[in-house]
This record gives sequence, C-alpha cells and structure tokens, in this order.
Amino acid sequence: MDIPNNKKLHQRFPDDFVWGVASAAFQVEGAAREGGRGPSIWDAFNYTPGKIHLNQTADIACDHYHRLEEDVAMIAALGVKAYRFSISWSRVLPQGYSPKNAPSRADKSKLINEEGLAFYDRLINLLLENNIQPWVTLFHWDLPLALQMEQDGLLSSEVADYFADYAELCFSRYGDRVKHWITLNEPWCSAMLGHGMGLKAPGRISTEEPYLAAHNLLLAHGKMVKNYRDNFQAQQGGQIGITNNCDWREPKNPNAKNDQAAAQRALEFFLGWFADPIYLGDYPQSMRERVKERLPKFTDEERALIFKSSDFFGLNHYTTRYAEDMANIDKDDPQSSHGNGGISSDQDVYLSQDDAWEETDMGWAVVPWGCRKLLEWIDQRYDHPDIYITENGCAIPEEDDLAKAQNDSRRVEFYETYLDQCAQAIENGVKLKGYFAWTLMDNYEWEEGYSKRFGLYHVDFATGERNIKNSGRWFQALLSK
Ligand code: PNW
Repeated sequence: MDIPNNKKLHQRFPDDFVWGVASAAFQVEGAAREGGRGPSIWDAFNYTPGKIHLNQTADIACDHYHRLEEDVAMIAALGVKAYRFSISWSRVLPQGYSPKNAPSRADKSKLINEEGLAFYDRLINLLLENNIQPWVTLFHWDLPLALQMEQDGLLSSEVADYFADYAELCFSRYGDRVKHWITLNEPWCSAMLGHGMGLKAPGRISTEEPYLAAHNLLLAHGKMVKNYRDNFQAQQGGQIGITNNCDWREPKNPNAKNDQAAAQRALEFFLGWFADPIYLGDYPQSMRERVKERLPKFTDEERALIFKSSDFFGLNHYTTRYAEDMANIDKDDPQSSHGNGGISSDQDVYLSQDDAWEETDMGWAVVPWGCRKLLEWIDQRYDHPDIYITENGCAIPEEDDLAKAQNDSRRVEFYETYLDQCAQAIENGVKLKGYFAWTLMDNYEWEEGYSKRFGLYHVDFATGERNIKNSGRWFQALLSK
C-alpha cells in the first residue's frame, strides 16, 4: 500500500494535540432491545415506513454492544489517544426519567438500568487501560421515546430538567474517569432536520418548532453545565462543552456586498444560532430581525445560565457552499429550491456548489480551505476559544465492496487536505486543540441507513466483520511519527 509521506503534516501539530476518532451510540451499538434498554425517538423513526433508506433499522447496527473488546482494540491500533462516543440515554434510563424527576405513572422499580450503566463502565475502563481518553457525548439525538410521547420532547419547556437529571447520573457514575464531556451533538440537526425538515427523528415539519426546540436544547445544555460546574467539576477536574455543526459559506461573488452579507447571515443562522447565546449572550441580530416572534427570548436568568457555558468550542464540519443573496435569484429557477441549510424564507440565502468541486457520497463538496476559513471565523467572532474538531470525514461510494473500501485513496486525500488546512489555521493563530475523525467504522448513517460509509474500518453488516481501510493505515502512519 502506498502511504503518502505524512511526517511533515504531523509535525505541524503541537505535541499535546488531541487526536481521536468518533462514533455515536445509536449508529454503532445495536442491541436495541437487550440489556434493559428502552426505545428512543430514533427507534420509532426507524419503524416509521418510508423514513429510512430501505427501511433499514439500527437494531443490530455494528453490534458494538457485543463486540466491545474488539472495537476498543481497533481504536487502540489506530494510535489515537482519544475516543468520542455517546451514551444512549434510554439504555441507562429506559423511561427517560431518573428517580429525581419521575412522574407518578412511571414504573419506579425500573427507572435506573444498572445493566446499561455497566456497559459504559466497561467501555470507559477498557479505553483507559489502553491509554485512550474517553470523550463522552451525553446526547447524540436519541431522546428517550417516553419523553417524546409523554412530554412533547424538545418542544417542552421542562425537557431541560430531564436532560440535567440524566446528565447528573452520568457525572456521578463516570465522572471519576471521564474528563471530557460534550452535552449535545449538533443541536442544529435536532432542531432543523428533526423539527423543520422532517428528515431526522421525530420527523416533524414546521417553520416554528425548530426555534423552540433549539431554545430548549440551549437551556438543557446550560442546566447540564451548571450542574457539572456546581457539583462535580471542582472535585472531578474535567471539562464540559457543546458540539455544534457548521458548513462554511463562501460569498458567490466575493466582491459583491450583498453576497458577503448573505454568507455572513447564513453562518449566523447555522452556527451563530447556538454559539452566539453561549459566547455573546444572545441570538444573532440577523435572526432576531428575520425570525421575529418565532424566535424565543431569553429571560435574564436563562441568559446568565447559557452565557459562557462551554469550556471549549466543539465543531463538526463537513462541507462548504457558495452563498448568494436570494434577491439575485430568479425565483422561478427550479434550482432556487435547492435548500439553504435552514428555512429558506427566513434567511433569503441561495446556496450552490462549484462544478469543479468534487462531491462525496453524501453530495457534500470537498473544499478543504472552507474548513480553515470557518476555523478563522470562529476564532474571530468568539474571541479565540479553544476549538476541537469533534467530527470531520467523508463517505465514499461503492464501499460495500471490501476491496474497493480498503483502497480508499480519496478518503486519504480528504484527510490529508483537510488536516493541511487545520495546520494552516493553527499557524495563523487559531487555537485548534484537537481533531476527531468521523468515524471509527462504517455504521448506521441515520436516514441513509447503511448506504453511506464513513469508516476508517470497513464493516460487513451481514457478518459483523471489520477490516481496516487504507485511510485507517494512513492515520496509524501519521500518529506513529
Ligand atoms: C453528523 N447537515 O450529522 C452527525 O453528528 C453524525 O452522527 C453523522 O453520522 C455525520 O455527521 C455524517 O452525516 C450531520 O445537513 C448531518 O449539515 C447533517 C448535517 C451535518 C451533520
């Protein structure tokens, strides 16, 4: 195998740079109805006909629940020193409620599922024995189904308290060993794709719900962080933050003022929506002006809860698009319905891709410099926070075929070119402190089922067999320098 010379690339990152791989519970664990696990909104979405590619379910997925030792050995073999995974809330609290907050109708004898808690104990211990730091995401979209059905899920003003009590259980059980907590993964996706576009669970389509769901998620994040800081952080000595996702938006005509404004507005509607309240104290002015009464207002107490509530800036980044002011666009042009990473009529931004940009199997353009520009935008806007890229990676077509998957030079090139831009960002003064590849192994790609493969390891979903791809070997070589 031809491994490019990546020694120089590695040397451009500081010695204490955190190198990791990432996954999420629902995408890898399987064992959906084993070990006392309760259902989540994603189980229900799986079983709603027509929502998922070929109606595939995550009942088995990578069967990670039964292959823990093997999978940790695979992580260790890559040479990474950090593994980001998520806890399935309904595996540890099958009804969503903890003893602290359960309503009288809940079955009190079965609120805490010790078997589920023990699974993550084993995972954390195995990682530490292998010198790998656990980076734990508390919520990667899989809300317990009971909270959706009985409490209206993310639309309930009380949901934040359920998040906080679930998180407290995790801090108290695992915080002696877990020093890196991520409260929420990509609340933009839960709010916009789950409550705006209907693409992800719970599959709702609305122009109002996304803003309410996002508001409640920010409150949930704030309450989880407050509890950690008040009751655990001093003693346990860990860090806690949030991971947001954002694409880069490049003005289509870089010299046109209205395209520059459109790109800025698109970034504010994507990332500013969540990061501004945390770093600047309120939603972006552009959102306030355009979303008007559909955008909730923070009370003084809520504002204080959320302001400065992240110890680091977690970022998931995948792609770049051009942004143009919608006024430039002929509205009859069928292309103008192309979508704009949110509710079009709220933003008035038209998005497009360059014909010259290569696309991944997700249709996401490969634009490495967009990653650097986004890192620099964050650095400027939020006053130089410590940034961790908690996901970056790509799906490559035709990788069902093992031989093709193993020969994934396009993925190697993706990582090489994106990491080159990350190094440039560091050289330009950005405080980028870590990078997690998405993902450890091919897994359940949400509504795409098993049709999109992002892994450094190939998984045969019929047998469960795992095999390393060239990109995995490339990481091994990079990290062994
Ligand atoms: C992320 N978008 O999802 C998730 O955190 C992962 O679980 C997922 O497997 C991975 O990226 C690849 O899809 C995203 O539309 C889904 O901008 C959608 C978007 C971004 C990220």
